Amino acid sequence: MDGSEIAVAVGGIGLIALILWYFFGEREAVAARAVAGGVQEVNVTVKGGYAPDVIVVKQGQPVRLNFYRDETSSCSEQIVFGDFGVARDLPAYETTPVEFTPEKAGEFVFTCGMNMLRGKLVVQPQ
Ligand SMILES: [Cu+2]
Repeated sequence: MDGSEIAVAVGGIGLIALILWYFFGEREAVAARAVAGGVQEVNVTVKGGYAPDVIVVKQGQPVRLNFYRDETSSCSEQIVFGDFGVARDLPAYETTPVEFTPEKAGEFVFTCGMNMLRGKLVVQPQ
């Protein structure tokens, strides 16, 4: 192989990795599980992003998202659900429950206080 063939091979491997990452990312979607009282609960780890970063819930039922912030990076010190008028501080190495009821269906982005880290709340219609 000469230099250009190696470059093509490396580029191809990079592309495959990107595609795998994309589909792996899609599989990060997690559906809320219902707990007592009809609350839909999901545990989310905050560390340079949100895991899971796609959360699926049902419309019209209360949601409790337990954010565990596993870092001290100032970027993630706040969580904002702009569409729901919810903003909370997330103390490092603690779990902070965020509760609200999604009254409308659709896809809603949630972010850190600086709008850098992003996740998506998917509210399915009843
Ligand atoms: Cu940030």
